[in-house]
Amino acid sequence: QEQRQRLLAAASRFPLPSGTRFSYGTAGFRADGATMAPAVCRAAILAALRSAKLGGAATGLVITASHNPVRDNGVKIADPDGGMMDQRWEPFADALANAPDPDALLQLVLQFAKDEEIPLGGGGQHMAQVLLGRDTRPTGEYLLDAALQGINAIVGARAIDMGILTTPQLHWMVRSKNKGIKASESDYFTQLIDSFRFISTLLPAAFGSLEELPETDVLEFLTSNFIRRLLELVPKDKGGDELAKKLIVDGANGIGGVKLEQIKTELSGLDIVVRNSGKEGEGILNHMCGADFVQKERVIPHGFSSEDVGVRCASLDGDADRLVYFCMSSTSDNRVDLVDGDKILSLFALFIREQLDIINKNDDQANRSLPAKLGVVQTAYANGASTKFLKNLGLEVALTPTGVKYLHKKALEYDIGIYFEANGHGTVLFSEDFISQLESVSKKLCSEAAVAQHQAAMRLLAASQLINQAVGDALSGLLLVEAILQYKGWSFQNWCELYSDLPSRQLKVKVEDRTAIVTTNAETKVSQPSSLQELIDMETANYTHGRCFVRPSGTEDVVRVYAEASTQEAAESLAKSVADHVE
Ligand code: 16G
Ligand code: ZN
Repeated sequence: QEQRQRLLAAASRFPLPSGTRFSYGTAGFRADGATMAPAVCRAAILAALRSAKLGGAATGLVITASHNPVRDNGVKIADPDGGMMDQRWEPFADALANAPDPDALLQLVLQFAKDEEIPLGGGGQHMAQVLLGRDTRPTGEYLLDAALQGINAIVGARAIDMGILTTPQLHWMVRSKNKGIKASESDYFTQLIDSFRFISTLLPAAFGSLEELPETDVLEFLTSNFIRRLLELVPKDKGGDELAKKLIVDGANGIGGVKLEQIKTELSGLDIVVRNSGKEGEGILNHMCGADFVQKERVIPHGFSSEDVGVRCASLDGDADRLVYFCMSSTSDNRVDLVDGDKILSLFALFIREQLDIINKNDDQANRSLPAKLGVVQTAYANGASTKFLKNLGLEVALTPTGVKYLHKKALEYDIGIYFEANGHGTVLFSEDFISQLESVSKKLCSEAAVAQHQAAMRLLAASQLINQAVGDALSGLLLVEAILQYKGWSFQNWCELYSDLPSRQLKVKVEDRTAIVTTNAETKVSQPSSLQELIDMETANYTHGRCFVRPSGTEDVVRVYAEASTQEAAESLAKSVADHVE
């Protein structure tokens, strides 16, 4: 009875304006922030139900609209493993968000709880718990209130407000909490800083004598006092090249820059300057800045100038789950040399591959070798040159449709799965089984005094600690990039030159009904209307290195066209002619 009343009360506090329609798309619900309260309240009810269904394991609710304009807002749910909510629940999310009145909502919840065997109405204090996070948007606090009321509408559910966070921080906290590991923000920072310092500053000389190594659990070891002492022996400031140390970070006037400011002084060998940091007067969230802007426009963000020519720069998006790098190469225009998600992926793949090769080098003892299934996952937007580069490294490259949930799922199939979208969202997933193999191999190598191999194993373990295992994370991605560059002694230029991107062009086409276009083969081919693929093939055949695909957007009411060819002009003209066929 109380359960019924609470649901009715919550639903009537945030009535759905007539004519509103929400859809749980690739990134949850999104709309103008001022209209989002009903959807947020209902998503919160769902997050509590999800937790109740899973025996009270914590779920997460993030209030953010990522790289979208500041007036927008959104909400999405994280599952107990820190990943996106199970797709099987998305249709119910839609139904709940669009329930026309309180009574309809109540009936939906009761029916769903029955179908899914979710215990409702009591069952103790910890029947359900939801961690809440939000970005810096002005509507965030108001929507937080709607979320709290949604969670309180489920009897026995507890809301834990984690405050203003990056999206990946909240996903990390949900995952850590359910694993029983320390899950506060300072735990997150400590883990990032320690593993960063480990990879970047662990010089061969630092491990002069392996007898000094304590026999201990390796992961514990990574954050142990021993390592801390060891790191203190390594000069914090390796001196050297000022340009190599300097990194300018465009924080998109969002939460990522704020968090980076908090930890930057602890990052040895790096001199980080944050621009568009979100401080009063510095600019508007995501406006003319941020990872999405830089990746799409390929020009310098607001707040940068010709004085920054030659300096390595990075750009985050508004909730810090996307990362790209760039560098201004000339003073004459505002164009940048872009290092997108594909090249970040390539750097990670190269590094991991190298460490595995070191471990397995001259291996005559089978018990030392570490056979690893290493795979990379991309989407059709990945630049053709990157895919070629990765295949030449001998790696398995898989393609999935656009959207983190698809890439993440595929990456879980490997011992080490690296996924990135060209837009800069991605991470590296290490399977638990592989981590334990790595730990035991590492111990063995340690007792055999195989220094180089042991260190390579430790570097991989440190990488698994550094890079967010729940979701793509710009802060941890940035630190892994910087650690690898320091470890390899590479400049930004060295990294850029891994391969040269094929010229490409993206267009969007407004159409009557974008759902009329249906794609297949990870969005590389159109299956309906069937004549369209023939036209695309015909156009593409006119160009050397030509590649082109179209897909309906999951976040906007448009059809997107992507074309690649050997020159910029050719890529533009291919995109244009295909766009004409779409119209
Ligand atoms: C969302 C997705 C992103 C994808 C983008 C594509 C998540 C968390 N985010 O932002 O991965 O690249 O949508 O947008 O899944 P589009 O469908 O409009 O091209
Ligand atoms: Zn984002």
